[in-house]
Amino acid sequence: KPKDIALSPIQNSYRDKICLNGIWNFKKDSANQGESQQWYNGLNHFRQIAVPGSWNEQFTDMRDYMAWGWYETETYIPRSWKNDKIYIRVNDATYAAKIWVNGKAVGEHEGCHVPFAFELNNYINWEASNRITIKVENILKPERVPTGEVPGSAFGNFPNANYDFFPYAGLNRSVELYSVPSVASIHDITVRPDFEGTTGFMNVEIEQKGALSSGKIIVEGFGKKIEKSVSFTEGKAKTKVDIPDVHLWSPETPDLYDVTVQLSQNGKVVDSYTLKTGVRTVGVTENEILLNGKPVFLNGFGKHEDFPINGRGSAYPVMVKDFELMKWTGANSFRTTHYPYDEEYYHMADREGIMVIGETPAVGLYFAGDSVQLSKRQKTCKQYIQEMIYRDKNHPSIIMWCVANEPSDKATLGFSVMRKTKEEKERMKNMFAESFSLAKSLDPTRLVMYVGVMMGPKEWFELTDVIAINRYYGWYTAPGDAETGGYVVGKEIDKLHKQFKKPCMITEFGADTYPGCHDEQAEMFSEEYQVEFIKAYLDVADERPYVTGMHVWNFADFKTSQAIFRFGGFNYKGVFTRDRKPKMAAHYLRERWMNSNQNK
Ligand code: BDP
Repeated sequence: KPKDIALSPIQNSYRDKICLNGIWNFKKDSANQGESQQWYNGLNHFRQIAVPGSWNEQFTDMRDYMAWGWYETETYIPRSWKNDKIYIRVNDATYAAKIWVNGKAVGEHEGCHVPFAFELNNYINWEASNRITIKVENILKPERVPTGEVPGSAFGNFPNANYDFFPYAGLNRSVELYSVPSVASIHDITVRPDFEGTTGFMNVEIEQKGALSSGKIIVEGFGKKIEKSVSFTEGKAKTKVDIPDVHLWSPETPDLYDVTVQLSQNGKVVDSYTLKTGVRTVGVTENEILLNGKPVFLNGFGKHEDFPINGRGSAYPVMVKDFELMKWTGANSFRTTHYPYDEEYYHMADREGIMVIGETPAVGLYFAGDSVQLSKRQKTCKQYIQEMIYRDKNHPSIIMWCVANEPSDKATLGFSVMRKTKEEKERMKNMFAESFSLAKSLDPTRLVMYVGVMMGPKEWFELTDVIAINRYYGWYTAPGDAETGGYVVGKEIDKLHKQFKKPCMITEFGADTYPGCHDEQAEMFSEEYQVEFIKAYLDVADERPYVTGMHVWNFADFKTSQAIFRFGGFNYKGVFTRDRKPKMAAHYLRERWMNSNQNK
């Protein structure tokens, strides 16, 4: 189980936090000599860096730098925290990080876009300032997830990632210190919602650090306050809260309840944690995805956390604008391609009524590499599933977990396919099945899916709740011929549905479009062609009752590694430009989605 990341830091009468965002000291360590030279005792000859933010965008000499970088800041710890347990939480260090406090090593973590936390009590100076040092590297490797430097990869990217989005490195999200009561503290809360008729249920599981025996749950909202006592055995408690006349969460009514958990000792509250969540159910039939028992259609996008100069760094004005623009187009959903996003995205989605497919960083998984690399990767994929579900499980906006984007049992994408034996193929399917059963066992309340690549193995769809495919007929194949593209995707999806009898989604389809490029007869890269392409695919969906969602690739143009098919270092499939100006396609989607019956 991942450590200490289930509940994000909050402030109330029992808990406090300090955000360490700002300008830090930074030093490049290309030769990886910082540890032997004890840089954790203080950096010298450093530069300044903004946290959060990717280092690749902030300096004139570090765009493609993926090796070691040292971050350093200082902070005092408030005296009021003296009796508390104190933690550091790093919300994203891409890719691997090691932390020192006052020159002493406190912990290490591998993996990007998921938080990690360590207890700091033994390392703190109370009367002086505290030096916090974080060493980060993002060296691309075949055994890492996402993968890079894959031998024989057809991508030919520089930097050589096995995916197209730029492998932005560094502290991309906030770094926080926080305090929790030391006698006992709430460690994890899992709320599993359900309803019957007009009564809602919350099945609540609580874990504490400590050995207190009693606590309370308070569910509050829409003029009601429901309180229930709970008792703990071995630090755990479980109960079911009934909510009469429940307000269900849905895109039309994103209604949220405050769920407060309290721990008490001799009748006195010791710790309290409040989260906002909603009551809704998710289900599936042969043809439909069901939200609260009713079919929903997902209109929306695949996205990226990507913006000029911020790189992959959290950029809240951009996030707010993106929600505005998604709603402006009439979208009701998005997939967190290709990694879990900053937690604020999910809070926004909960409040705005946007449905989310939460995806792990498992992208670029071609089954190249030796068996040691493959097992290491597999372990990481499972770690991500745990970390993501552990962090995000209480968001009603998340309706599905996506365990991987475009995995394939081939050695590389499309070209130079290495032949695999039957046994090898079986082994890959089994590895993949493990991810599904892990996600299902951690969260039986949501759907679990993966996203299938063109020419990828079909038999893996046996594992998924929803058939989701990324298709680019009319772009990478049949270039310039959107009509044929639509025809081919229609045929393929008919076959898939007939064979697996599951609802289908096209989770990516799109055409690179250079903003301002026009043609009276639609041609590739023109704004007209992007509209024609999107129209052809949306028509395919409209004609088929079992198609339950269409996510355009991409919401906005984004930075890529350099490659011959990434002009200027960008993927231009956005319907908005990178600075969020609409292309013709954005207007087209708005016209189409605003008028569509989303629950067709
Ligand atoms: C798909 C990937 C996505 C790419 C897209 C493209 O899932 O990340 O950006 O293709 O080529 O294979 O535009």
